[in-house]
Amino acid sequence: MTRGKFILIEGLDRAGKTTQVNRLYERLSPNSESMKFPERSTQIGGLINEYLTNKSFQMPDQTIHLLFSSNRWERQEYIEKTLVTDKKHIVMDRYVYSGIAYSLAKEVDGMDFDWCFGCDKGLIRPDMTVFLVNSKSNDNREGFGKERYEQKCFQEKVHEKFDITFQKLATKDNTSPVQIIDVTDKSITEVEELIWKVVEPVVGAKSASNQLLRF
Ligand code: FDM
Repeated sequence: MTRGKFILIEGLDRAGKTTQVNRLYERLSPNSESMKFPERSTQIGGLINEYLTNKSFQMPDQTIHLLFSSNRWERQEYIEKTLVTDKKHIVMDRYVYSGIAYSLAKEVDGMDFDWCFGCDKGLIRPDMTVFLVNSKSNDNREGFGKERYEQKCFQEKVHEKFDITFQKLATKDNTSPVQIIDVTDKSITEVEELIWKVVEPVVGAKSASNQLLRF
């Protein structure tokens, strides 16, 4: 087998991403790893965690954006090793698209798409991205509102910015497609099957080489 495939699951807060990442990871097991961003266990991740959980911990919007991106850069070697050397698939919970969409939603002067994307240019690109959309309010789920960004009106803005980000980062040859899956009123198993339908052909396809895609 050539390299493993990089599958990314994106979505708004509490769209059921983490559950689905676990389901997909188990389905691909033992030939898979699951990862998430922010990766809070590193030193940079610790700062990000502090920022997200402690609303009085202040940091410029530019700084936290760059920290989220640095957090992805510090895990690139590991991602490459997992895909290319270990030939395992990666199922990822959040990545570049979250990085750009959440920062754009803050609508800070000068932090436009090009600025936000600049620091992520060159990162390993997923082979497929699945975006989970729930058209019903997700603000009544347990724990919602505990962390920064977990407010209904901000989440609506983030959704809008995700759409813009997907359009801007689409590849002409569709080498790294984004599949939008509506999870509204669907059970965990139903969503799992919908995800598998789009992911199975990607993980089943042989790569012509070990070459990775890049943003
Ligand atoms: N988030 C996540 C960002 O703002 N930028 C990023 O680059 C990433 C990866 O962090 F509100 C936001 C999205 C979310 C918060 O994510 C924590 P989890 O998935 O709830 O841990």
